[in-house]
Amino acid sequence: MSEMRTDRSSPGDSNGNALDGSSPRADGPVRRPLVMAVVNVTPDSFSDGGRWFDAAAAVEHGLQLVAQGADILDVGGESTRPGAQRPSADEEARRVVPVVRELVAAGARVSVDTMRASVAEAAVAVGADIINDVSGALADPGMRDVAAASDATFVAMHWRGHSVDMQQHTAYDDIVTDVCRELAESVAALREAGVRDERLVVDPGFGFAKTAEQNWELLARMGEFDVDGLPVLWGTSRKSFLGVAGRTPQLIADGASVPPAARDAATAATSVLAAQHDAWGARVHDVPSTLAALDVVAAARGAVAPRSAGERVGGGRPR
Ligand code: PMM
Repeated sequence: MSEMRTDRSSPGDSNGNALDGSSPRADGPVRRPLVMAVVNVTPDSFSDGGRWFDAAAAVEHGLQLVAQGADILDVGGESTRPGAQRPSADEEARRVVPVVRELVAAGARVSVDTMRASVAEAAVAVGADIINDVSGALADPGMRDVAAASDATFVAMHWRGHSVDMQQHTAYDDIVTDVCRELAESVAALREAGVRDERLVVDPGFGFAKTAEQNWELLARMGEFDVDGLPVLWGTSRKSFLGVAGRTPQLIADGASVPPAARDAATAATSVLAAQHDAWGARVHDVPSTLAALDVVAAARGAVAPRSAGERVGGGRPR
């Protein structure tokens, strides 16, 4: 059994700290979660489907996200929206690897969003230093060995099956307990294969094999979410359950949801929660809104940095 980690905000690896988010305060930096920005090189992603399918457009989009303040670019070539069909491994590599190579060459920190060992290996070979596997290494038996053989940070997400039928696997006794237990099993298998804790990040998998009600409950109870104290990535961005937040009177009258591209304010609200729970990172489509949300939490924390005993801001009554 490996030791419990106490610092949940950093994976503690040689990569994780150079680009970590921080904001100034009187007696040192207040850490904020990393902003992992989504670069989907897919024709069919649910929230930005097809917009960056061309490699050159994806690279340009990635560089724009870095200019906006993204700490990490998460490059993926397989859509995981509910019901999605999988591309072949060759097709996925063809989409992803050139984009990873170019973004790394341009100086970006790049994560590869893949469930396939061959794609992860090829992406790491051209400079990706995070493997983000939404299956937690359950989908491809070769993934754990690729993870162990590389120096990459490994994000293990909670997963119960491929997108084509994942919404048929939403039976839980208790959403938080079950997600943590199942993720702990994935983590145990990764450790067994030789992946060290310093390289592990866990993710509860918002929207994956979960109903809207379960996603809201998970969000509400993230204070209980814990897998051996490992750092946590939040991936709520533009997900369907957020479609009830910020509806206009017309949408309410129509019984309709806020469309995905208009869910960034709701996403930023979840990023505030992520920061309050000392998340390692937030995976988002829109960088400025989440960066502002994370900075607000960090700046507010910085403003109440510990003072000497008895000292009060402005004197008078405690407030
Ligand atoms: N969600 C999606 C894809 N990859 N990776 C992690 N670690 N966590 C997530 O929640 C997650 C992910 C699906 O969203 P997209 O189609 O907008 O990329």
